This record gives sequence, structure tokens and C-alpha cells, in this order.
Amino acid sequence: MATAFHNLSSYDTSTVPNAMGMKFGIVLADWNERFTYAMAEAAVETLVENGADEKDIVIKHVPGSFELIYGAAWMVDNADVDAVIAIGCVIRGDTPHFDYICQGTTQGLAELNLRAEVPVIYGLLTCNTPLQAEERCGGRLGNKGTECAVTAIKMVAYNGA
Ligand code: DLZ
Repeated sequence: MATAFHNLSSYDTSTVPNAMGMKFGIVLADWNERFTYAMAEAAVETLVENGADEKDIVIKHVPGSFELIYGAAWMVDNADVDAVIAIGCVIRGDTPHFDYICQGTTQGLAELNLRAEVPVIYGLLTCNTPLQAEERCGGRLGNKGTECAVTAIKMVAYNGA
């Protein structure tokens, strides 16, 4: 969670394993692409900065956050990756739709984590306003994509330990 005291882009580099040779899949929702693409860009940048090769990062697009569940499951089963990062951004509207997408997507990704052989990283922003999303996609509170990339590297190392 980003707060005034925690910036999503700050991490202690000494605690991050070298990502050389690790393979990553990114499932990227196109809804609110202004935010999700910024997160994906930061994720790729962070993976590469920590030793991953760009050719070992595969990105597949899905229409919206709800499709992250299927997209991530597809990657787990069909792509040669060591971790999957699911990136989406849901912004509250006038109806309860927001709650259903957030709950459904979160539940789906959590269930996938229980059965998947590789870790699935939760990069779903659930925001009340576009400003909250902006602040977490390269704004005042850093970039959620960076946090997800660091988490993915740590979880791949965990899996190999
Ligand atoms: C329909 C919808 C709405 C209203 N809002 C968002 C959103 O803020 N963020 C997002 O990623 N997706 C949204 N969607 C699309 C759903 O995730 C999904 O793609 C559709 O309901 C079709 O299954």
C-alpha cells in the first residue's frame, strides 16, 4: 500500500536478488491504459535494472482487469515464465461494478496463486479517483509497477531456494 510514508518505487537494492536468467510474464489490462501502461513500463525497467534480460519478459494484453484472471492462468499454464505479474487499474464509478471487479479479480488471482507452480504478483490498483491512480503510477507515491517487479524477483528467488 502506498502511503505518505511508503513510496512504491523505493526499495532496498541490497535485498533484491539478481534477476539474470529469470523469466517474467506480464498480463496487462488495457482499461485505464494511461495508468496500466505506466505501471508495465516501470515493471520492465525495474526487472532489467536488476539483471533480467528484456527478451525474457513477455507481455500479453487483456481488455480489462477482470480478464487478468484468465490471462494470468493462461500464462501460468502455457508460457515459459518463472513469475507472472498481473497489472490492472480499477477506478470507482457510479455503480457497484467497481466492487465486483475488484473482489472478483482479487479472488481469482488469489485462487490462482494457490494452484500455480509459479508466483502470481498482484498489480491491481483499486482507486476511488483518477488522482489516486496517478499518484501510484509514477506520481507522488511512486509506481506500483516497480513494487510488483521487485516482488516478482524476490518470489522467483524464493521458489528456487
Ligand atoms: C467494465 C469496466 C469498468 C466499468 N471499469 C473498469 C475499470 O475501471 N478498470 C478495468 O480494468 N476494467 C474495467 N471494466 C472492464 C472489466 O474489467 C471487464 O473487462 C469487463 O467487465 C468485461 O469482462
